This record gives sequence, structure tokens and C-alpha cells, in this order.
Amino acid sequence: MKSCGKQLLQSGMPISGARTMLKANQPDGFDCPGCAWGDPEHGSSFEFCENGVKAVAWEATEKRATPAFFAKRTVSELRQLSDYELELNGRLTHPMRYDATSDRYLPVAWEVAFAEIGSILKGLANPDRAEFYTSGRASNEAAFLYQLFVRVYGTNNFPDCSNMCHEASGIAMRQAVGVGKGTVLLEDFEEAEAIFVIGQNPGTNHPRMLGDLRRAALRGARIVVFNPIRERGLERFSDPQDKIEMLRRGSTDIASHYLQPQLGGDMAAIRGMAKAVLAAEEVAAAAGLPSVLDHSFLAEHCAGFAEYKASVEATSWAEIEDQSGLSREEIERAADVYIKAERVICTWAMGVTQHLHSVSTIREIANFMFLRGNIGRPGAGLCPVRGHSNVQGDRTVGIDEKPSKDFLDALETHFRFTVPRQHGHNVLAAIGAMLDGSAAAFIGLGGNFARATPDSALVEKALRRLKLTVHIATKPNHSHLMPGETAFILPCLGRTEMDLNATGNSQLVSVEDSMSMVHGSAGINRPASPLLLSEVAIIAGIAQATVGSAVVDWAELAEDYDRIRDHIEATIPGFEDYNKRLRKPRGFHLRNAAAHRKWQTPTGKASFSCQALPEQTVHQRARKGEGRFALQTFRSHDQYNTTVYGLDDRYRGVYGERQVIFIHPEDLKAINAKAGDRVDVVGEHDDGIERVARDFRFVPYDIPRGSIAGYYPELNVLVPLGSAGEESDTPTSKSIMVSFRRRNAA
Ligand SMILES: Nc1nc2c(c(=O)[nH]1)N[C@H]1C(S)=C(S)[C@@H](COP(=O)(O)OP(=O)(O)OC[C@H]3O[C@@H](n4cnc5c(=O)[nH]c(N)nc54)[C@H](O)[C@@H]3O)O[C@H]1N2
Ligand SMILES: Nc1nc2c(c(=O)[nH]1)N[C@H]1C(S)=C(S)[C@@H](COP(=O)(O)OP(=O)(O)OC[C@H]3O[C@@H](n4cnc5c(=O)[nH]c(N)nc54)[C@H](O)[C@@H]3O)O[C@H]1N2
Ligand SMILES: [Mo]
Repeated sequence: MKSCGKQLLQSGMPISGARTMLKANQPDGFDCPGCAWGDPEHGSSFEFCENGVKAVAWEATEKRATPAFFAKRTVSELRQLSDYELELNGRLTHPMRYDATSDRYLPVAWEVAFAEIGSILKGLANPDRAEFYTSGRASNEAAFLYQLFVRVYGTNNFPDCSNMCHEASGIAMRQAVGVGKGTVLLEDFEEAEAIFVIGQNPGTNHPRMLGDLRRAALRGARIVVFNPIRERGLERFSDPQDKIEMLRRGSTDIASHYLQPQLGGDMAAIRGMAKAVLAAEEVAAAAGLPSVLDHSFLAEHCAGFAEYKASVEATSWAEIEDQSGLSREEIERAADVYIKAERVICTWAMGVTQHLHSVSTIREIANFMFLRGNIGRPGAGLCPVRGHSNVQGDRTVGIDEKPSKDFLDALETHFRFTVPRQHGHNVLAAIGAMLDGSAAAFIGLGGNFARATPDSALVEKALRRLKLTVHIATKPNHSHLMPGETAFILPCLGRTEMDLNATGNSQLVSVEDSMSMVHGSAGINRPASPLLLSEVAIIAGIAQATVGSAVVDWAELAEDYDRIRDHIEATIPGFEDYNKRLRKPRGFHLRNAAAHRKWQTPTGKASFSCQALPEQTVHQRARKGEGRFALQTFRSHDQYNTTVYGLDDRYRGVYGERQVIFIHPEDLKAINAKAGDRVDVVGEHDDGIERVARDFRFVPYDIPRGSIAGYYPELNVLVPLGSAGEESDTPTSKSIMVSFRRRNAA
């Protein structure tokens, strides 16, 4: 509790916020908007973390971005502020409409906003000319209502933050095991003998996961990390809830093995481990020792093992070492941990998914885990660690530009309307349509589209050319300052706030975490302004004004979210008794077939893939040109995506600034530069477009030579729209080819 108090003070949270924090991730409280990590069995021993505190404090701030704030400055003037400065102004309080004459946002009545939005949407030549974006904070109820409205309107255009996030995980997992979600539960972390953490920085982005890793390390589980950067949280960790550890300023070693591959080198590294496992199997067989492979799993459950084995044998160690940047010995040592452990979990996040070859890399992770049957039994499995707190739930309830036939059929039968069958736009397709003029309207359910997307300068311009832009948001951000011809900012309740219906009853929403647990969330704070509406109510208002109530009585659903949940239950498998089970302390688990070794794949089996390694990764290409580097863009300890809380990145020793480039000291020497030198970072994507991020400072760091790193979203101007993951279409924001231009040429 003491550390909690200290953190609250550090976060500058008003005292009322302390009560807010105590209710995070409680059975009768709200779901922490921080991340999608699971909640423990015993809701009473509440779990919080430093960054969860920040996320809650950010929303529960007492600052307000009122109409007076918007009256003081023109939108062009506001555009000069950074996201950090913008969001410092606090919570939005009024619905606002853009006035082009004065270049200002002015207050508007809700009914007027809904009517105008409805009339513009109705007037579009074709519903496919509108793009409906979602950021992963929306509750299941809001997201379900949103997709229902958009489909009644007539399109599947659902660009979603997950297109830039875990898209590759969903695709690869569906191919490999038939379910696009992780197969483990939180409890499995208590039983795993080894945990492989690939391309993820939980110390900053999933701090509660670090607690589980720490407990695993303390009971002797081995933790193998693959990360180009030495992330402090993954090396050692002091638990703020462990009084003795805090008093002694002690810490627990987390990683037993820390491997630093080159950017994009993970598929090669994992293939190397698979090679070592197959070699160990041969040795064991020759010596008459027990098998290393799980032959009965392979025979009973898997398809394609022989082809996979052949492709591993065809991959040389030279190729593996060159592409991964790791030595054969290091890889074999990691493989040895895998071989000796009876139960293994593999987790991963953006360091794996935001590359050109993410889908094949995740297939390779699955291949590797199949070798010893590490899926569908206690203490073992695949665990893509999701980002936004309800990004997984949003997908489950229908935010999907390529919906399945079964889901569309269910909607059609249940609601009796003709659903649009044609696939819609993902994020990159939506941007393409905005740029070529075929899109006319953008509606954003949360998020900061212009800043989170690649080539952000281009996207900003594209937004401003639209007929209509609508942002449903809690705080002002840059996307709001790119108004279309008609533009609205619609302020909504956050998750920490009470959502009362007309009869004064508090409404419950629900979310799904990375472990497919669905649980309830009810805010406890007074709304930031009496004018705020819930996301559900806003969607219902727009829907009513656009498509009327012939198919769905929107107002009736907004009045009682139990009714929305009844519709979810009727159209989506797994939600039986939704309203009842949701009210149990920990909610309920959505059945995951793969976790029960039921494979909903075309072969009916867990499917091996057998592709060759990528011909070249970004670092292999960068190495060929003089002065070229492979850049990854990641998060600091003091930000939530495009929301910057502060300018420090404590674990990496950076204070008071964000325009930095982490680089190996020898690389600095090689380009004749030193720590602190300032440069412009120049994009080297071969499409002839000039991309420059100006005025960055070098920070020498423990990172492989040739690979560099810096913060998102400042570097998004360098992420090319034309570079996207194979199959996933995810912007490759962790493999950008760049060079430097000197600023202080002395
Ligand atoms: N506090 C806080 N919490 C968050 C967020 C936040 O911004 N702030 N964002 C949320 C969201 S939406 C998401 S998606 C998650 C993101 O969670 P993470 O995936 O942890 O996010 P990143 O900061 O992008 O970190 C990527 C990590 O992968 C490593 N990496 C980069 N490239 C490679 C590679 O090629 N190979 C390997 N092995 N490693 C690589 C980087 O060095 C870095 O440690 O966190 C969620 N939680
Ligand atoms: N270069 C680069 N680009 C990236 C990434 C990267 O690693 N590198 N990561 C990608 C990833 S993983 C993701 S998920 C995306 C994130 O992309 P987004 O989800 O679009 O961005 P956020 O920064 O999370 O959105 C922040 C805004 O959401 C609004 N908001 C906050 N809470 C609520 C709420 O409860 N309701 C509503 N309606 N609005 C709310 C606030 O107005 C806030 O300004 O960015 C992607 N872009
Ligand atoms: Mo994300």
C-alpha cells in the first residue's frame, strides 16, 4: 500500500484518484485500461502496477479541455502543440463541431451533431465510402453495437488498431492451430518450467506480467528472452508489492538467458532452436535414450511434420547465424532449456508482429512448440500478449473487416437484414482510400489515427480532405485537429466513470483479456462532465440518425446493456448465459478449442509450416549500404501509445526528452559521431518519397550493431505506407531502413 501511495503521489494524481486505483481490476470495480494482461483468481489481492496507475490517473485527471480551451486557439495553432501538450489539457467536456470560418471547434448540441452526421452518412453515394476505425479500449457492448450499426448501414470497412498490432498473431495462429488467440491461462504461468519471451518489453508495457514472470523465476522456472535491446525489466525486477525486496532495494533475476538477435532475426533464431531439438532427438535415438520429440503428439495431432523437418534440415547454421545475428552456441543453449523443460510457454508481442515476415515467424514459433507437444496441456502453450485492454474482445464481437460467413449469417438470421458480404478496409486500405479520394468519411471510436499510422504526415493531409470526420474520444489529440469539411469531437465516458442509465442504475460493460477471460467493468468516478455520454449511447445516437430504428431499436439497447449482451449471446458462440456469468467475480473463460487440442484448421490438425527463412531481413539489407541502419520504433516507460505521460524513460536512462536514437557505441564510432550528437533521421525506403524525422540525439546503448531504436509516434513519419507485413498487412514499424544526416556539422 505504501508503494501504491508513493506512486500515486509521483503520478500527480488527485487524492480522489486513490479510491479509483483501489477499484482497478476488482470484481466490483473497473477493468484497468492499461493493458490486456490477465487478472488473478483472487480479485481481493488487487493487482496494480505503476503504468496501470498512470493509465488510470490519466483518465481520472481533474483537468478539463472545455469549450474555453478550444475558443482560445485556432485549430492551426493547436496543431503546433505536441500530443503531450494537447492531452495535458485534460478531459473533453462538450461535443464540439468544427467551424471553418473561425478555424475553431465550437460547442454543439448532441442532437444536432447526431443529425448532421446521420445526414452526411446517408448522403454518401455508397456506404463503402465511410471508414469506421476502432481503438482497442471500446467495451464488448460498444464494439458490438458499433459493428451492428456499420453493417446495417452497409459496409465492412473496419480499420482497427489491431491491424497495426497483433494482426499477424491472429492470422498465424488460425493457420497453425485454428484459433486466432492465445491458448494459455494465467494459471499456466504457475506451472511452466520454461517461458520464452520474444520481442516484448513487459517491464513497461505489461508490468503485471512481470509479476508472473518473477514468481516463475523464484520457483526456478527458466526464462529465455529474445530481444535486441537489453531491457532492464527483463533482466532484474523488484516487486513493488514485496516489502522485503523493496526495503533491501533487492530484485529478482528474471531472464536466465538473454539473447539479442538482430531486428527481424527471430524466425532464424527459432529455426536454429528447432534444428538443435532435432539434432538432440537423433543423439537420443542413437543412444537409446528417451525421445526428445513428443512422438505421440506429432502422430496424433499434427500435419506436415515431415516437410517441416526437411525444411529445417535444409536451413544451414551459417544462414541462421547470419540472419539472427546470434551464434550457434547461444541458440543451442536456449534450445537446451526448451529440451529440458516438460512444460513451456512462449509469449510474444510487437517485436515479432511488426515486421515483414511476422506471420511466418509466428508459424515458426508454433512449429517449435509442436515439437514437444507444448500446447493444450497445463503449463504450456502459445501466448501472444495483446496490447489495448479490450482489443481482443473487440475482435471477438465482430470488429473485423473480413468477417466469417458464419458470423454474418448469424447476424442476418437474428436481426433480419441483408448484411454486406464484401470484405472491407483494414487500416492500410482505409488510408489508401482516403488518399485516392474514394473514402469520404472517417469515424473513430477512440484512438489517434493520424499519429498511430505510418507516414503520419500524409495521413493527416488525407483526413483533412474528407467530407466528414468524427472522433469519439476522452481527450484531445492530433487526429482531432485534422478536421474534414464537417468535423466533430464527441466526448465520451472513460472506463473509470459511472455509466448511469435513465433510471439511475449503473451500467456494466465487459472486456476480454489476453487469456480469453471475459469480465465485467463498472466505473466508480463521477463523469468528467455532465454532458458526457457513454460510447454505447453515442453509437446509438449516430445509428438512430443514420439508419433509423427499423432493424434495431438503438435507444432501447443503450438503456440497458444486458439487452446488448443478449444479442451477443444469440449471435456469437461462447457467450452462453452471458449476463449471468459476467457477474461472477472473475467472469468467465471463452472456450478455446486449441487449448483442448481440438484443431479447427483445414487439415483438422495442428499444422506445421515449412517455409524457407526470409531471403533478407531489414538488417541484412541495411548492412549492404554504407551508413544505413535498421530502425525499430518502440514505447518509452512514460507513454501509452500516442499518449505521452512524461518525457522520461527511466529503465533506459533517458530523462526529459524523446527525440533520441539508441545505437551501438561502435556504430557511433564507425560513422564518426559521438553520444549526444544531433542528427536528422532519413528514411531509405525505395519509393522515392522523402521522409525525414528532424533533430534526434544519439544515445549509446546495448543493442546489436546495425540495429537502432527510437520512440513511436515521433518516428512514424519514417514508417512507409508501402511497407507492410506479408499476409498481415501490418505496417513494418520495427524494420525501417534509415540513414543519418548531420545537424551540427562542426
Ligand atoms: N505502459 C504502456 N503499456 C502498454 C502500451 C503502452 O504504450 N504503454 N501499449 C499497449 C499496446 S497497444 C501494445 S501492442 C503493447 C506493446 O507491448 P510491446 O510489444 O512490449 O511494445 P514495444 O514497446 O513496441 O516493444 C517491443 C519490444 O520488442 C523488441 N523488439 C523490437 N524488434 C524486435 C525483433 O526484431 N526481435 C525481437 N526479439 N525483439 C524485438 C523491442 O526491443 C522492445 O523491447 O503494450 C500495451 N501496453
Ligand atoms: N511506429 C509505430 N507505430 C505504431 C506502433 C509502434 O510500435 N510503432 N504500435 C501500433 C499499435 S500496437 C497500436 S495498438 C496503435 C495504437 O493506435 P490507437 O489505438 O489509435 O492510439 P492510442 O494512442 O492508443 O489512442 C489514444 C487516444 O484514445 C482516446 N481514448 C482513450 N481512452 C478512451 C476511451 O475509453 N474511449 C474512447 N472513445 N477514446 C479513448 C484518447 O482521446 C487518446 O488520445 O498504434 C500503432 N502504431
Ligand atoms: Mo497495440
